[in-house]
Amino acid sequence: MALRDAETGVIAKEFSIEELKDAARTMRGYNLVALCAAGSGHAGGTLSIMDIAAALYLRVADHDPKNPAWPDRDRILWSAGHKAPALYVSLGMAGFCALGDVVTLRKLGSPFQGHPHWLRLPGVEISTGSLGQGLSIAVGMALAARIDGKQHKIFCLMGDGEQQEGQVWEAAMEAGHFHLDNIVAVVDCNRLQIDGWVKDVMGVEPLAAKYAAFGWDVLRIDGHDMSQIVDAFEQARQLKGRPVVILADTVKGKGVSFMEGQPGWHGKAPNREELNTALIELGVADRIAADDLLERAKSWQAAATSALEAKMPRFSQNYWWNAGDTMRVAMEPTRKGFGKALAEFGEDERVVCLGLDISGSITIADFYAGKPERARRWISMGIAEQSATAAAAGLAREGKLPVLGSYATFSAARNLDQLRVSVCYSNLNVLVAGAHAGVSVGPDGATHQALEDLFAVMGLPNMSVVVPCDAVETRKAARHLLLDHVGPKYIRFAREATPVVTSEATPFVLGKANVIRPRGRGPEFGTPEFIDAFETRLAVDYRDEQEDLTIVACGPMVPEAMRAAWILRKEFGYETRVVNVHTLKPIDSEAIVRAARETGVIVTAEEHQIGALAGKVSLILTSSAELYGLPIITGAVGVKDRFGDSGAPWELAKELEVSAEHIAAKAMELMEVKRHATPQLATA
Ligand SMILES: Cc1ncc(C[n+]2csc(CCOP(=O)(O)OP(=O)(O)O)c2C)c(N)n1
Repeated sequence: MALRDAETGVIAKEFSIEELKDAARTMRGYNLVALCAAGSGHAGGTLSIMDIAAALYLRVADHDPKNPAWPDRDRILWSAGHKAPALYVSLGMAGFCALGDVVTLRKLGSPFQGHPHWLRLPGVEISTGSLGQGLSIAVGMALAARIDGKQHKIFCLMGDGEQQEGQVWEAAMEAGHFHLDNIVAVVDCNRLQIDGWVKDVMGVEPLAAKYAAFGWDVLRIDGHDMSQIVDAFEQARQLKGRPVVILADTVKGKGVSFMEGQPGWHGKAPNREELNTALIELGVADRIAADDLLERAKSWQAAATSALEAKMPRFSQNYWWNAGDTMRVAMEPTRKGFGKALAEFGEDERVVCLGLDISGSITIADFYAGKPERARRWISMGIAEQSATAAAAGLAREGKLPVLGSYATFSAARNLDQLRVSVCYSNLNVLVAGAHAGVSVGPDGATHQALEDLFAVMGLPNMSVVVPCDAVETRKAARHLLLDHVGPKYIRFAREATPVVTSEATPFVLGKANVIRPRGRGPEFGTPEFIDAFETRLAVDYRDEQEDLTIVACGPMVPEAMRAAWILRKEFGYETRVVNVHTLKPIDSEAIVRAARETGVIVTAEEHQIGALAGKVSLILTSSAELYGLPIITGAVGVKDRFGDSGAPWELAKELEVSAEHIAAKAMELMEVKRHATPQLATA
């Protein structure tokens, strides 16, 4: 079995063990160049799997790079989707694509997405990124092969932390039950995950006994010994009647001294200097033209940037945040506000925080950082969002105040049924954090960009939903939800730094919107900060100023709405009422109805698929008796029924049309309608 020409059966190349070892070195080198060019990505786990990947793609798997869809090919599934760069360099080395092209990794429009997307790159079998799903896909493919009488194998690569996902064990049970001997699973046992050592985060061993109990044949090998790797795969091909799992003991960061066994290198890319050292250590500095490759990445980026800019709505000047001396604003990630609230208000003995192996970056770890007395109220659940959600329900039922969080798509979508039945139907006091929401996880790509989570949580009876606009509001909202609000509650916040547009003095009342208005002062008058040009009040205290239009926004779209209001005033002389509906459920209907009646034009702005906010606002507008017969003009800004892409967060705000410029353009469209509409509207 090997790389072959599918038509003639001629073997393209037979890799010896020595050649495989050498190829793995080259692949490690290209992998790190690509990560360096991307400025993000997963160094540790791509290096630990690389010897296995080299053996699999270059010698073990039966496939044809010139004919990636050959029906009889072996399938290789990367259930551990974050190891995508290792997949890409494997495809490059095998000839499915040009190895050098991999340096466009994680850049806007690149086929080398942050997590694999089979629709973008031939040779990728399936799209992954949400851990724990690959083995189930393998079961489906294995069953299809059986139905069709096909002989090919399905290889499935997983991490050891990934074994914490319950779905892995459902699939393991199915493969055992159906005697799927066409499945060969590999677990990259590097013993580390994000929050630390697997044994400390949530022990998974003894994996051999567990798989054996599910009816699998188990092989345990040194995952960096090329002979053992090749032997194990050959043996796996011969074994009949049961699925096979290869447990490969590996070292995270293998091959680069300062990355080996270091948890910090899980999701980190080397800088230029570190790359140089790494290439020298790997012995490939002379064979990889790193400078040229990095230049190539830059050219891709330049082309992507100009294509993107060409699509942007145009105004007479650049109004982007911190452009020039005007538009100055402080930036802080909203997630920091969440961490601060947990650190400050977590002393309440009822508060219990649950870790889902992403604790540092979503800031839930701030709950216990430097506070050993809270250690017993910190519970690491591993990568197991579904079970943890139901466990939180159990804690809440016993009087605790549980808090859990992950990427919003994993803490509000993957676990939706647990949220629905265990938490919401039982009306329990669980605080769920939807972190890294919207486009702000940028280069990770579509799998990690929660653009649908609000549909899920807003549809749940009893659930309260808050989407704060900046780090300061996030802290206030988290405090309120944690200690004062009783019942299921969801708080959604972003990863990247976003403008701070509220202060300690800004009102925050759950369920009550704020109105934000640009005042006479502003950047062009030398006001030090952009936000000094605005005034914020509780909507209920606000008196009509006969503005031309209203923008209703939540989350990081509030600063964008403020910027749009500024653009609309400066460029067109329009006055805008910005309504910050930080609480989407229960939403402040009164503020929205008043804004519609008083301005006649409503633009909604959400960093989400259009509809979570727009749908709610539309329903209010169409079902409020006060507005019957009034010609209200509405428009929606948000993501237009598409998945995201890899790219920098600010690029994605442009690409997915959720920037202030897009809000302003939509507002202008509506103002044109208003200008030509009935006299009643034109004077509204
Ligand atoms: C369902 C899901 N939850 C959380 C994540 C975020 N995440 C990405 S990698 C990772 C750790 C994976 O650990 P492991 O399987 O041991 O992989 P390795 O250490 O080899 O990189 C986590 C939690 C995810 N991608 N999918």
